[in-house]
Amino acid sequence: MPQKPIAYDVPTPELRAATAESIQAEILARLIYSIGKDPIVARPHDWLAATIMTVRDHVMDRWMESSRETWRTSHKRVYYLSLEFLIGRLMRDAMSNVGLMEPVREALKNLNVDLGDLINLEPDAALGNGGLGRLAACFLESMSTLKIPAYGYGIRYVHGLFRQEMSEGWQVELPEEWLAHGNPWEFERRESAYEVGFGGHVESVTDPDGEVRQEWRPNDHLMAVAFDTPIVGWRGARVNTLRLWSAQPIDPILLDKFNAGDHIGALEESAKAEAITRVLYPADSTAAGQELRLRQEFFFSSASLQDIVRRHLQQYGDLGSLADKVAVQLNDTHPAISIAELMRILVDENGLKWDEAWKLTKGTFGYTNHTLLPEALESWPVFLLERLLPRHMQIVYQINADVLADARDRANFSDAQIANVSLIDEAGGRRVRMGQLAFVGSHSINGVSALHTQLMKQTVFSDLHKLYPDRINNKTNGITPRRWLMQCNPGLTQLIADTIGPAFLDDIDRLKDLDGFAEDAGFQARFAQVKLENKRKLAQLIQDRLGIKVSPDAMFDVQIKRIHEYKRQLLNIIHAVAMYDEIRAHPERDWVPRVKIFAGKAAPGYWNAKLIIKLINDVAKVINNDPAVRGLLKVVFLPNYNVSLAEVIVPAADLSEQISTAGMEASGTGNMKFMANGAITIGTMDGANVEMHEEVGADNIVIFGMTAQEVEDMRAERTTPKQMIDASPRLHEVLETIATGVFSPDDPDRYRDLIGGLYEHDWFMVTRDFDAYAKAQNEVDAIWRDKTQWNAMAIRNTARVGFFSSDRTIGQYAQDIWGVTVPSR
Ligand code: T68
Repeated sequence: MPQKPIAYDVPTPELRAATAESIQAEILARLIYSIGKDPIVARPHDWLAATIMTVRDHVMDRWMESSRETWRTSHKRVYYLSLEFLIGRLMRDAMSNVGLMEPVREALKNLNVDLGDLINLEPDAALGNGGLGRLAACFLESMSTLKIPAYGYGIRYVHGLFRQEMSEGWQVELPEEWLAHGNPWEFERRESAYEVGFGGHVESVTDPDGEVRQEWRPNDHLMAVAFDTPIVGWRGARVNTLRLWSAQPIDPILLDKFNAGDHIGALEESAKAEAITRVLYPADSTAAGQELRLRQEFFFSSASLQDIVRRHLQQYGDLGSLADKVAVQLNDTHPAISIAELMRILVDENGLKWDEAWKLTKGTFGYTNHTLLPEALESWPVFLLERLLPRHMQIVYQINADVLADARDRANFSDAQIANVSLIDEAGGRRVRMGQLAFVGSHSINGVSALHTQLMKQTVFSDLHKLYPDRINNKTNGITPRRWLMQCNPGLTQLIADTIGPAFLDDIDRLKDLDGFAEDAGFQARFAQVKLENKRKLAQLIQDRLGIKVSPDAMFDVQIKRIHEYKRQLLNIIHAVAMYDEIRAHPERDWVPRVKIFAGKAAPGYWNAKLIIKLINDVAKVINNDPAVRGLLKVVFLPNYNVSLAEVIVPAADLSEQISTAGMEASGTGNMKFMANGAITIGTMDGANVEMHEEVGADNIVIFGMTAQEVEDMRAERTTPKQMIDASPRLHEVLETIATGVFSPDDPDRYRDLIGGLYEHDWFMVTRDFDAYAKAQNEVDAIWRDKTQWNAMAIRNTARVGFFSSDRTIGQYAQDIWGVTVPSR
């Protein structure tokens, strides 16, 4: 029966009024009564916790009202299932979105505490690897801003993405401890706990009415316990919930064992359960492959679906309306097992007929693909699924039978095409392809940029696309302008508001009004001044962390992102070496001073990526200490890249490096953050760069290199790049310098294989794009010399970034995929 909880008809609460005095009293009360600390002895972490709790108190009313309203209006709910949420720090975001920054700053000042210090003390929640996880975080904020009733579902990892330290230029991974001081943002919901099973067997059960049902009898059980975090939209429009699951044992201790003297064995269950949510897998571009990963995927999928179905039944009483009232978005294939789990819940547990359940399932799910890299496409050995999830394996087979029947019915479908659409990969050990499962179980499959979506249709899903041609659609990524402009760049935000008025804060497309100021000398000067201030702050950070002095007057040339061969940090550092050689050869020329700034983590098992980090550091050491370059060129690698560091670097960048091999970066979102903050992009025609080029105009971006088509053709030719390298004396020389150990005298062979790979196959087209890249960099120098032109271009980047707001992206998901009306703002 639908049981409606208590009276909804309370008026929408206003955001609680706040003055510096009232906030000061609230912080003190929290410190004393919630933290239990005397202000006289309170430590910085105590002040931080008290401040977070105070801010949190100001969103509680809205949080509760938001969910009451969804019940009251029977609005459809959106569930965003993601194994990663790279949310970063939350306090500044929440304060800024509910307008509490200034009263809190003032209140803390009166208490002799610096708000900036507290902001920097908050741990950076890194429950994600990179773009995919950060996108999920931007989407949550936009869904709240657009007043869409939404939940994020994920895992509460005890250890987020590893902390990166440098040891003689090599990456070293250390455990990350974001929960070490507790987490005042989260609410543990012991009442929202679900049992999740693994293993066991399936039994056929005959009901009293003669119906035969399958029943899964797992032999391993554990509990999923919910932890909720409020996600505040702009101006507190709405507060949604991020619900993260923690795994706990059903029996915390096996007393029988304990009493028999087996004190360690008594805790075995507990350790086994907790292992599931202990660490985030740190690989961002290879499928994880291990059993623990599959357990993580099923654990959070099952808990989330049980929660979703429970909530739906509580409100509507029957499952027939599921697809009308529930939209579930799968963030890549990591939660794809949800499709089989929902089928199991509908058919086995709720007695729905297969066909109806399948219709509801397809109506409910949408799937977002984030990569075409073959090594990142998930598949699980059939034997593993059979052992861990025997019922789900049966369901997968049954789904597959229908898909194969569709494929066979289709005229002109060859055997090869039928094999392509099959959920089971029969080649080289039978495996379940999660992409195929996600595709067939969803009504919408989307790519994350126009180019990526088009390539998806032509490559991974070409045959599924032929079979189900109306499912693939594009939703170009976006970023939230609150965090990535207003909060991280208050100077620029103020300047824009002073120039065109504050309307852009609520409607980002109004930034277009800045276009008219692009050539205005006065505005250009103020715009450049803001950039300079941001660069001074970054220069200070570089000095503090690395002891390297960089001039804020030099061009800050920035590449920050995961380290991967396709992202081509190698191309960038090779160019740095080429510049170095030229400066030394022609010291008399009028060089544009540059600081090349890198940051990013490498997957712990990805040798070449780690070697590239070492190379950057080796090159940095030589260049930064060579008096011959007179500071005209500096190379900086900032360790432990994370959201908070990006928030300092992005506003200080002049040049944004988006130089992936065309066809390989699904979208990129860093590119959009730099654009918003008035950096000029040097980039390939890849991912969302293509659309940036369109939006900002060819004159305001520097594009170079091969197109995706050219890359494909070149790869098909299978020629070796050696001839080409030999024909480019400059490149040849640089590669030789690196390969022969000029930057690694302690180990001259260190880079021999890395560079050797470029001569042999150069899969990522580093050498083939080098000349074009170097030429484009010369163009960048020329623009830099003409400050008026540079500033005009930079301003136009900010002015034209509106399309890349995640509000636009989410609006499109809502309308095209979720069938959700976006309430007026
Ligand atoms: C990124 N993918 C894309 N993957 O590379 C990027 N993968 O172009 C795009 O902008 C972004 O997604 C958002 O759409 C990832 O970040 C992962 O992090 C990942 C994690 C685990 C396994 C595989």
